[in-house]
Amino acid sequence: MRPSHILSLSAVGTCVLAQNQTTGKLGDAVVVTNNPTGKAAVAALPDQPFFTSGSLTSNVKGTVKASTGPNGTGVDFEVTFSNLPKEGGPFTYHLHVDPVDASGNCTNTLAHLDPFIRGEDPVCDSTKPATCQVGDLSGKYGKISSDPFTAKFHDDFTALSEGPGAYFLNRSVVVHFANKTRITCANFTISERSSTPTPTYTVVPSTGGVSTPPVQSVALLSLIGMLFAF
Ligand SMILES: *[C@@H]1O[C@H](CO)[C@@H](O)[C@H](O)[C@H]1NC(C)=O
Ligand SMILES: *[C@@H]1O[C@H](CO)[C@@H](O)[C@H](O)[C@H]1NC(C)=O
Ligand SMILES: *[C@@H]1O[C@H](CO)[C@@H](O)[C@H](O)[C@H]1NC(C)=O
Ligand SMILES: *[C@@H]1O[C@H](CO)[C@@H](O)[C@H](O)[C@H]1NC(C)=O
Ligand SMILES: *[C@@H]1O[C@H](CO)[C@@H](O)[C@H](O)[C@H]1NC(C)=O
Ligand SMILES: *[C@@H]1O[C@H](CO)[C@@H](O)[C@H](O)[C@H]1NC(C)=O
Ligand SMILES: [Cu+2]
Repeated sequence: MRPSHILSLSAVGTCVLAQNQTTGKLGDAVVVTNNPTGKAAVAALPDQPFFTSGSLTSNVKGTVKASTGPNGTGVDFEVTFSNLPKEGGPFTYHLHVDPVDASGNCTNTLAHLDPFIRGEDPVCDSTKPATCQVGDLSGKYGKISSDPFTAKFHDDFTALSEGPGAYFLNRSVVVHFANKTRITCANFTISERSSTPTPTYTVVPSTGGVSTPPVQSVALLSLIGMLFAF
């Protein structure tokens, strides 16, 4: 190899090294395409904060709602927060690895959900969400910058069916001060199961043809019931 080639190669190498590692050790987060249709869950912040600061009376109020995205791809999130501390913002929130223990200790939720092993630094580039920690919701979709605060966003990289590391319904959400101190945290509760077409005798009509057979069955059953009553 001629000296000029070696020179140009080392120049390229230096250039790459100067850039920060902006993806996980296992690469970019993978888009989740098999979330169960109709599945939904909610994490509701508890009445008492984990960390009590001067201006915080009771606790931050808030919920993080998650439901399967269009065609089973990713998750649609809807978040709402209010009664935030007057100081110490903008606040951040993330999906953390472990659930909240029975005592409500947010420290024991461990670190952000990060199945691709990216780490927290450098901070998430929100224009490239696949390169961020999967659990870094405020990094990808915005910090809590008002009180009350609401946001709706779609995340491609989170899972609502058990198996992949990006599954988070067995984990938690944690709200932080800007200095990372954990204010409060909550477990997820599954609010709607996936709508697999197993017939159930529900009287509440949902959308379209799926609900028709059960409703008819209920009508038939009550008709039989009436016949017996007479
Ligand atoms: C819906 O998802 C399936 C499975 O991931 C995929 O094969 C199909 O192309 C998707 N359909 C649309 C309309 O995006
Ligand atoms: C973080 O910020 C909060 C609110 O300003 C403050 O109460 C707390 O002491 C800070 N924690 C650290 C470790 O600096
Ligand atoms: C959160 O969920 C875990 C696992 O199911 C459970 O052990 C824990 O008690 C729950 N924490 C709270 C605060 O409800
Ligand atoms: C929460 O757990 C951590 C780590 O286990 C412990 O050091 C800390 O004292 C606990 N905090 C409270 C308020 O119990
Ligand atoms: C790399 O990240 C560090 C810490 O996050 C930051 O201070 C530095 O400016 C970044 N460098 C480049 C080239 O982006
Ligand atoms: C949560 O579920 C995922 C996927 O099923 C699993 O890999 C992980 O170990 C579970 N974590 C906890 C804290 O239960
Ligand atoms: Cu966090």
